[in-house]
Amino acid sequence: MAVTLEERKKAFAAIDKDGSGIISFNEWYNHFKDLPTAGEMTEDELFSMFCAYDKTRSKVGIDLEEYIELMKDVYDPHPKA
Ligand SMILES: [Ca+2]
Repeated sequence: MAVTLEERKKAFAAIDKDGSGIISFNEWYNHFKDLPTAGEMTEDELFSMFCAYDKTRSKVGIDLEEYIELMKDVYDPHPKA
C-alpha cells in the first residue's frame, strides 16, 4: 500500500519533537533507539545512517524533503511496481 505525503509528514512530525522542521541527530537517535528493529544498532551505526540521508549537509539535520527520500528507500523498494 502506498504511503501518502500526509502520512509521511505525520511521521516526520512525530520524529521532529521540537517542531523545528529539521530532524536533528538527537531526535533521530531517540526515535530509532526505541524501535525494536533498530534496537540492535549502535549509536555509530545510527549516525552513519543519519549522515547518509542528510544530503545537503547545509543544515544540522534531515529536512522533510530528505526524510521523504529516506522513506522511499525504506517503504518503496520497488518504485516501478
Ligand atoms: Ca527538530
